[in-house]
Amino acid sequence: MSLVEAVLAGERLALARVLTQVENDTPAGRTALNELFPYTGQAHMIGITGSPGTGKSSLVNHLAKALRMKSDQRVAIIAVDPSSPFTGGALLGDRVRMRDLSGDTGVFIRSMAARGALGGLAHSTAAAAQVLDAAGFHFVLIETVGAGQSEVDIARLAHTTIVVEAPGMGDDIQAIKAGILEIADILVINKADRPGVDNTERALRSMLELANPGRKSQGEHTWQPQVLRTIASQGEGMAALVTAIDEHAAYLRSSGAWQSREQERVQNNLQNLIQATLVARWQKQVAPDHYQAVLQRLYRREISPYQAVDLLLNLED
Ligand SMILES: Nc1nc2c(ncn2[C@@H]2O[C@H](COP(=O)(O)OP(=O)(O)OP(=O)(O)O)[C@@H](O)[C@H]2O)c(=O)[nH]1
Ligand SMILES: [Mg+2]
Repeated sequence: MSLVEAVLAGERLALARVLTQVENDTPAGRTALNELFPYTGQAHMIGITGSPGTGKSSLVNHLAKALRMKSDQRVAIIAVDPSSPFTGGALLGDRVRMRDLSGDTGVFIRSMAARGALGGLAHSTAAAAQVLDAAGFHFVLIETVGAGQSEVDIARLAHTTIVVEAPGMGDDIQAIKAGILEIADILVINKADRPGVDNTERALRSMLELANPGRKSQGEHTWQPQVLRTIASQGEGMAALVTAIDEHAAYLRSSGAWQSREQERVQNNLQNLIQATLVARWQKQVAPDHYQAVLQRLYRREISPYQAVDLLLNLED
């Protein structure tokens, strides 16, 4: 049996191996992705994002359990650590927190660290998600720390984006995060056992209103982001969250948004690959001396950036 066949047959060791190949963007990894691609497009990708420490991992842990309990569907978890290439404390912590799931063969957990591979972290996360999709996991949960561009990239990857907030942050901090709210399909206020949860919910609801003006009046095929409270450390609120996820999936399918998001994702992936491939090809072709010479002329304002691009891409001088 080939490695890819073993992945399709649900062998965990083969899956782990292929994920490593794919993450490292090796030729074997690319071949595996090519062979697995026809089997993708089945999974419900769910992004979970939010500020550090809001309880995303705890939530993912209990959400996976709730999804497993509700149906017999298999669940994969990708925990993305954007800050460090080392498997340090945060990842260890995640493993400990997620250990309740480790006895369940219907659950597969993978930690990913930021890498300098072609297309960066978003690319390798997308590739890993594809492998898990092909391997037959019905739900792929992707946890990322909200740190700017990464949550937007995850939203592009996911069918459903869950933004996790917690009480006790200043309103000014939340105002900065209005951008995050725009990508939220489901907004979870975790740590609902903490004081200030009513204020947080009020603030978030009014910000949602600001972030999505007029969403209410767009007719039946409009998704109104749901706001839910959870206590993830105790697994409270998971039933409602599972229901919201089901409802969002049903909305995506009935509105045609499932397909359009899918196509957007495939196209986006293609665009990223083209960009990365062209840049890599160009870097191979350009002589370092020539590049440095153009750069020096640019520093001296002898040429403009546009002229520098012309010189570098046409390889003129
Ligand atoms: N009081 C309370 N604490 C919680 C709740 N959920 C999580 N915690 C605690 O909050 C801390 C952070 O939880 P994590 O699940 O690691 O949060 P995270 O968002 O994944 O953290 P990073 O991945 O480091 O950004 C842990 O000590 C949890 O036990 C909750 O609902 N209530
Ligand atoms: Mg975490």
